[in-house]
Amino acid sequence: MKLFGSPGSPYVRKVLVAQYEKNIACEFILDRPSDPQTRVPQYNPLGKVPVVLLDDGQSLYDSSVIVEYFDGLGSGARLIPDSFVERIKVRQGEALGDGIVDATVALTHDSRYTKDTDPHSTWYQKQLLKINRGLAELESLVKKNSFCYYNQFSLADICAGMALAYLDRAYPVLNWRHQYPGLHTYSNLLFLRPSFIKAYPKET
Ligand SMILES: N[C@@H](CCC(=O)N[C@@H](CS)C(=O)NCC(=O)O)C(=O)O
Repeated sequence: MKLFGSPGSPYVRKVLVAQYEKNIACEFILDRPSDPQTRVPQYNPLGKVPVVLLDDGQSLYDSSVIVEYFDGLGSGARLIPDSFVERIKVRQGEALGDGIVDATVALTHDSRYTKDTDPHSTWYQKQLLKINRGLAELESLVKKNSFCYYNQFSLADICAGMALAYLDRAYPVLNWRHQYPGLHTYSNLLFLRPSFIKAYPKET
């Protein structure tokens, strides 16, 4: 099994954390979709990473599908609970983390191409609001608990951590630790997990 991706991609890191949590053996193949030689569209018609190539030639995308596959295949505690009610909550947490990342990508990456970089523009403020409302919601989830739901590590925490780590890297001026002290405490513990340490190596 092979995972194609670029190490800086938040979605690739989401899948890597799940891979390490579930003790899955999967070879990492460095492939940037922006590279003209990329093989990604052979395996994902959308041309996005992460994509997993299975030994029988089948491919899996996107990150949500890959994490569910790893969760079913690997060992260790479930990342997506079996119970319907709990699963829907955890999936909602996934959507929240992914949504914060999408707004951050729009602000910091896509805006370079659309040239909509004026922080006072309506568009820019709209993305910023999505990030801040998302962080406020996450803060309320972790106020009394170590994890987003049921005081148990799940896919929701992988996505929350992915969003916070991506903000640190792509949009550090937000200084979310100062604005959201509950998330600061939460992330201190989360980022100590071996899976996070491996998926988020110190950047030089
Ligand atoms: N919803 C997708 C998002 C993946 C995604 O946006 N990947 C970006 C890298 S972070 C990408 O491959 N972009 C290249 C492109 O869109 O052409 C997932 O969860 O896997």
